[in-house]
Amino acid sequence: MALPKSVRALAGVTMLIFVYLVVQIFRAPGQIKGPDNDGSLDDMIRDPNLDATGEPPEPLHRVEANNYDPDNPNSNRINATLLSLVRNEELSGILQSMHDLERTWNHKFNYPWMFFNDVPFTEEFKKATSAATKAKVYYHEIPKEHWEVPSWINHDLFVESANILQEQDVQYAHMLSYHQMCRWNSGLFYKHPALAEYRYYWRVEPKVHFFCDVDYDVFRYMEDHNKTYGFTINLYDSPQSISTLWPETMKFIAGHKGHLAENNAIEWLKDKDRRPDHNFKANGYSTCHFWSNFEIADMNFWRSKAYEDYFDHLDRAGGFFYERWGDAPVHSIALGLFEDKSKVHWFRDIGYQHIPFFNCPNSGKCKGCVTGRFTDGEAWLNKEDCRPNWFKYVGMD
Ligand SMILES: Nc1nc2c(ncn2[C@@H]2O[C@H](COP(=O)(O)OP(=O)(O)OP(=O)(O)O)[C@@H](O)[C@H]2O)c(=O)[nH]1
Ligand SMILES: [Mg+2]
Repeated sequence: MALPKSVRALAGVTMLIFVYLVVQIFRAPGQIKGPDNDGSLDDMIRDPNLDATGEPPEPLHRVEANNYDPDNPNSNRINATLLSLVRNEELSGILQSMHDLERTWNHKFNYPWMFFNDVPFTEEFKKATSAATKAKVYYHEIPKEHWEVPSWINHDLFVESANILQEQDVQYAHMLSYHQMCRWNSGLFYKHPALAEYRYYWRVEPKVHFFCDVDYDVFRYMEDHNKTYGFTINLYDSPQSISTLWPETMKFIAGHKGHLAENNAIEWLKDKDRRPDHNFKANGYSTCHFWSNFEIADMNFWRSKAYEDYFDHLDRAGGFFYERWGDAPVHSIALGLFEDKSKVHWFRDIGYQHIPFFNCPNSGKCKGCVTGRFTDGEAWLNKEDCRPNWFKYVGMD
């Protein structure tokens, strides 16, 4: 029996939609998108996360017999620690992050966890976090003089400035503790006496995810390969939150030219090809930065004269409070200016997410993220990806 014409037409359309959807689902998920000068998106380069990703080059230190056992006094661990600034109220979020990092990496290497807080940790927090690892766990309060708002900051001016930032849609403008946190993460955490004997740290925030098994000691990788800083995600910042950070940096440089590294990444910092509007609003800074909720780094760099001088200059200028300078752009600018760019490493093999962005490589060692997907938020968030800039000026090492 022949079907009526309208039913056949409907079946045809349904078939076409079905084929279209199948094609969409099986299409490669990620292209690094970049905005044109007019802000529209175009395909720039293929996302390297789509290419098969293995481990970085040897030498790599691995677990053999009991060399990384938690209680081994002669273990192969170096003076490095996992480090987390966290509030008591974020217990469930930090447990989630701990479970992921322990499962993928630290249950093998047993590096200690160090928790920092501006108020004492509760017994509940200590008990639950200690139970989440077999490694050593330490809890530290931040000295008042490291957390308090510095004496030269004027409270009325802070409130007035926060009003202006808020009008420009800067998040957390009025939240004083957020400004304190950014300042501490920029220039004070590594001065905590508990860290005096430590050189490397891996910063971990609540509610982040780790997706890939990592089978080598990442801290020894940093040491053996002469790396200062490791990142996973590179983003554009909100220019309104840092309008005078670059001009202030230029003032600093004018008086401290000797601090500039010979093989620096200033071109990456100054790029204005990809997002000219950002460069314009940030007065000469691309706003590209390593997303510092993930950092594996060498504190000797923060402890260097160049960085100390730079942080003191910025701190005196007041932008941690009168604007919302974040530790991410501050760290990134310092690295881009004062460090040899070959010493910054993209940990492409460490699958990571802090809402709403991912680093998800193409590797059988990863579970739970979509290869090459940069965000699971709105599509426009793809243009916040600044990795193409880093790859352009520096490379993928
Ligand atoms: N102890 C303590 N930790 C804080 C405070 N403010 C922020 N933190 C921690 O500092 C880190 C960054 O703060 P977040 O609130 O996550 O800031 P963010 O990542 O910019 O913002 P989200 O996108 O909301 O995650 C997290 O590890 C927080 O737990 C504070 O006042 N006290
Ligand atoms: Mg966070």
